[in-house]
Amino acid sequence: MPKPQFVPLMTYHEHPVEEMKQRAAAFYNEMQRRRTVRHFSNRSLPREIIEQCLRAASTAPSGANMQPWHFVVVEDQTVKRRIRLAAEVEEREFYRHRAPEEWLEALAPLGTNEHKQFLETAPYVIAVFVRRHGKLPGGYRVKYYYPLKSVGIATGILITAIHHAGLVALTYTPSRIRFLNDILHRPADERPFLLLVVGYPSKDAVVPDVRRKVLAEIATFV
Ligand code: IYR
Repeated sequence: MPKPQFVPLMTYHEHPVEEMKQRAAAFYNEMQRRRTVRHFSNRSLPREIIEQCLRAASTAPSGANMQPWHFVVVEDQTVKRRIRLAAEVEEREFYRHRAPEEWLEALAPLGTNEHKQFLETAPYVIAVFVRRHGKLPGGYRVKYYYPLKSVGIATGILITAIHHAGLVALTYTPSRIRFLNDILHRPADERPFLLLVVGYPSKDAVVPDVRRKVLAEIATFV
């Protein structure tokens, strides 16, 4: 059994309360500008920006610090096309047959459909995978704990980092997602979580006119 090893907490900086208020408000202001965007420009951007955003995502807390995520960054046009075609097969089935009327009604305000052009237009498509097992330094196989929660948190940080960098993203969950393992050559015990489509918005990008719940609707103080 490995012994716990501790080092002093060197990275924490306390801010005066007034400054904290200002920082919290400024961060909210920055975040409330974020919109999920479906219309992308094909403008390229340096890979380094994506790498830094992924480093930010990798700071997420995770069950037993197992860091059960894997990110496949797709830049290759042929691979993007393969993903688009496979996704559209699933979405056609979803929109035409599989989706219950109620689900289609919930999606109506977003104007989504079976066409996923953005998968080819945007310069980056990041496939997020959840790993179920890993190897310890000794080489033996271990189970990962709370993998979905961990990867969900890391994805949230990734979305935040992308927005903070000045780009837009679409959180895209194909109706069935298993095809990503084949196209991206990921092992069977790794589960696709979602796709993040990343780039600049197109000049004529529009977003649905939807509102966010206010604090009183989403939080209770007891
Ligand atoms: N995966 C489909 C349907 C869809 C489902 C939800 I929940 C959304 O928030 C948006 C779309 C699609 O992406 O078109």
